[in-house]
Amino acid sequence: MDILSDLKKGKRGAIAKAITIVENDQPESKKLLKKIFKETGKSMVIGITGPAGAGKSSLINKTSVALKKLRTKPAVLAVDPTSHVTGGAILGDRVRMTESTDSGTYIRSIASRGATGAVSRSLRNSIRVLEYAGFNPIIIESVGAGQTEVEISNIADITVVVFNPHTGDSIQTIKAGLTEIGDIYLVNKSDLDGTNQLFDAVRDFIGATERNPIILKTSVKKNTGITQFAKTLKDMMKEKQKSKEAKDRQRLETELKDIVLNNIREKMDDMLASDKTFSKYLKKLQSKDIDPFEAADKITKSLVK
Ligand SMILES: Nc1nc2c(ncn2[C@@H]2O[C@H](COP(=O)(O)OP(=O)(O)OP(=O)(O)O)[C@@H](O)[C@H]2O)c(=O)[nH]1
Ligand SMILES: [Mg+2]
Repeated sequence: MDILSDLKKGKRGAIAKAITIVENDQPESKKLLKKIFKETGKSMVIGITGPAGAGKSSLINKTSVALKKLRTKPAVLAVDPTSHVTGGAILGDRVRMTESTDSGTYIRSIASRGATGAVSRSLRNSIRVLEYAGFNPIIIESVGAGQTEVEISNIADITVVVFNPHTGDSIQTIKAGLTEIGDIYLVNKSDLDGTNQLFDAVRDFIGATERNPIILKTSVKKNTGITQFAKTLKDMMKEKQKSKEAKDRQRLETELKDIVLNNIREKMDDMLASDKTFSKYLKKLQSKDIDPFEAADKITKSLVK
């Protein structure tokens, strides 16, 4: 595969191609991962989450330029729940993140495709591609909606939660899930009214916990707080190196279980399609001679001894 040497050099075309391969779960994906796996697992993954419109993309744009100045090589994956419907958000992100692209940051939108497991899988492997291509840190943008933000904190070594005063976020409206996952909380759009109240509320309700997260004010518009945010991230990348190893071991366990269970499910699906016991009990069920639970128990017992 000559894509490998181009990947190693960090060539954009090769990265885009490789991520498309791992995203679509093609048989090629297995081959590719076999080749690159040994050289993955070293980059820090930074998850940036928060409500829609909080300014995540704008922040990432400026922050990756600042991180670059601090001699890191950031890449960005934006998990985008709407892109496969409208394509609009991708375009929006592209516009909002042009500065960082110009500075050499690799940016890619990833459709979330609805199924939570599928997002994790394609994220995990896209991260590996970027690691192989020499990027560190890898920044993941995801809208904090439903389960996604929890998932992000599982994948990320550092989780950043972005709030802003504009949407009227008060601590009462901030979901419980978000108060527990952040290593860093940003009150973005600090050029707007209500910033200080929100900052105080976040500090009082989240900052006082045992985890002791860092809380910062940023404004993309006024270009304030970004350098400090980037420095905080760089320091934290060093600091989290130890806990990353333990977290990685845990993640690999989860991933392995996930893949094995998937394999088994696929195999079983095939088996059921031609299984005599299954069709026998299905008939009985359809004629109401047995209830679904009993039928399922009998079939399961005949399959798994
Ligand atoms: N006043 C002000 N506006 C900002 C700031 N940061 C971002 N915005 C604006 O907020 C809007 C949303 O910004 P995005 O960066 O797209 O926010 P996002 O969180 O990535 O949005 P989604 O990806 O759709 O969830 C844009 O119009 C930005 O220009 C800021 O610091 N101050
Ligand atoms: Mg965005």
